[in-house]
Amino acid sequence: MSENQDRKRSNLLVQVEGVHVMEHIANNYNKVSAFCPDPSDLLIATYPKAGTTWVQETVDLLLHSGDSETCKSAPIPVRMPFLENSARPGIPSGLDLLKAMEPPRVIKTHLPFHLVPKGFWENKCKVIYVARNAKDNLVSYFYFDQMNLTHPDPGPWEGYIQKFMHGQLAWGSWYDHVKGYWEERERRNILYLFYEDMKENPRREVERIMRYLDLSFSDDIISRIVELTSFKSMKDNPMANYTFMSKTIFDLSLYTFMRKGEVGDWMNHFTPQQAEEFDEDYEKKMKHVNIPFRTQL
Ligand code: PPS
Repeated sequence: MSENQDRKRSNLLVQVEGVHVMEHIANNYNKVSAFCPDPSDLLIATYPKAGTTWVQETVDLLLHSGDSETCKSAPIPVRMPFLENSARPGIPSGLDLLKAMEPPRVIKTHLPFHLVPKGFWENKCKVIYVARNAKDNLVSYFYFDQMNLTHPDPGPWEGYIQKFMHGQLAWGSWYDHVKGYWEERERRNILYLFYEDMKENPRREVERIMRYLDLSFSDDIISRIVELTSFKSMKDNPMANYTFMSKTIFDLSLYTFMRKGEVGDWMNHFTPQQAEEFDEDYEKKMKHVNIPFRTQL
């Protein structure tokens, strides 16, 4: 299944407090951990491939009253720094970008709850978390790891499922990630969203985010934001679709960043036996929490 199984990538994952991350993230982590946000800053947190970019674009449009021109002023990682990322060709590190920006800032992270800099909680920052059902999240990550040349080679599909189940992908265990924020969502006033809800009723979810941000807009503006954040609009938006990334990072000749954007694509990938084993393991790992994930609509 993996077209680039033979390609050798030397990049390995290392652990920070038991969480697998890219080496450059681990090397940068002490500085990240000491980052002190402003109380007006907003954090968008996700496990990779859960719908981060979709929520980022939605938030940016909400903060700019649906003004698409302003939101097309720069690539999304420049508008909303990726907290723990170090400098990439053409994009400064998250911390350097943040230093140069005045609050209120919108900040992206894939860090699990316990690795988020404490300042976000001490300063009572707003946090939006987006979660996507495990099987679709895994499929999306599998394609992403093929085209993201800075990540370890994903290897064949079967082995990739095992890595996901054992938390051996960048940013660690999906299970711990979604549970970590879920368990803290009320105490920390985290807005916990689901990718599947956004697909089912994008307008309802845009309005939910709008209310969380203490904003209020006319029906027309909300409709415009829903339209501008549709899969098709974002796929065609060069400031949101990651075509701006250097070819040394994303090999878009393999797969595009805005790949499919669907719920239930896992059914095109898991064999019945793989799904059965995955579900059995899932039940064990998720039995103490009741997070209402949906694997199809
Ligand atoms: S990343 O690299 O972690 O920031 O990626 P992330 O943005 O979290 O996830 C990318 C997946 O989200 C899909 N996506 C969307 N789906 C529906 N509608 C919209 N507007 C949208 N924007 C992004 C994107 O296609 C990736 O999912 P897959 O399943 O791979 O297509």
